[in-house]
Amino acid sequence: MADVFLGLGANTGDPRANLRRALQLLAPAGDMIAVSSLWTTEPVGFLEQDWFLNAAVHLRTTHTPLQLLALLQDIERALGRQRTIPNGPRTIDLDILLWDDAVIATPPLTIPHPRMHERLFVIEPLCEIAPDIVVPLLGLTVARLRDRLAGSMRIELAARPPW
Ligand code: PH2
Ligand code: MG
Ligand code: MG
Repeated sequence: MADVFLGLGANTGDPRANLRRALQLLAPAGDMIAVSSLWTTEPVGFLEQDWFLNAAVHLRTTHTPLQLLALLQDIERALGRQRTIPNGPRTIDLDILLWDDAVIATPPLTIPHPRMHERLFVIEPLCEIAPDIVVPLLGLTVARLRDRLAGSMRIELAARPPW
């Protein structure tokens, strides 16, 4: 069993419905231990798009990293994700953030997620469910990362779980 943290994001169609559906489709991968609130977040990277809904979840899984990655990609496809503009609009984005205390750097997987510590839209929801986890390579807790990023972008609480 591995303790895995995922980042979820959506900003097209009905983002909340897409995120809910993604959670349902994740069920075969293991036990959902915790789900964060939903956060409305301003777009980062590519600005000419709607604000996102972001969340984080804690999944306990028997899958291997590559098996889970394949499932996440299946779910993204099932929800109609098109890969067009980098950082652009998406019906759903499912990213593996942390995998126990593993460090994995083999394409197609980089864990911890290489940009998570720069992005309050990832760290704020993650901090709700895993404030004390020390992020491998960085050696800092999620709570500490949140403090470092506070005020770096606009982010608002949209809904407490269950959403
Ligand atoms: N995802 C991106 C790029 N920019 N901005 C916000 N606010 N939320 C996201 O999930 C997001 C983004 C690429 O994965
Ligand atoms: Mg992403
Ligand atoms: Mg992604």
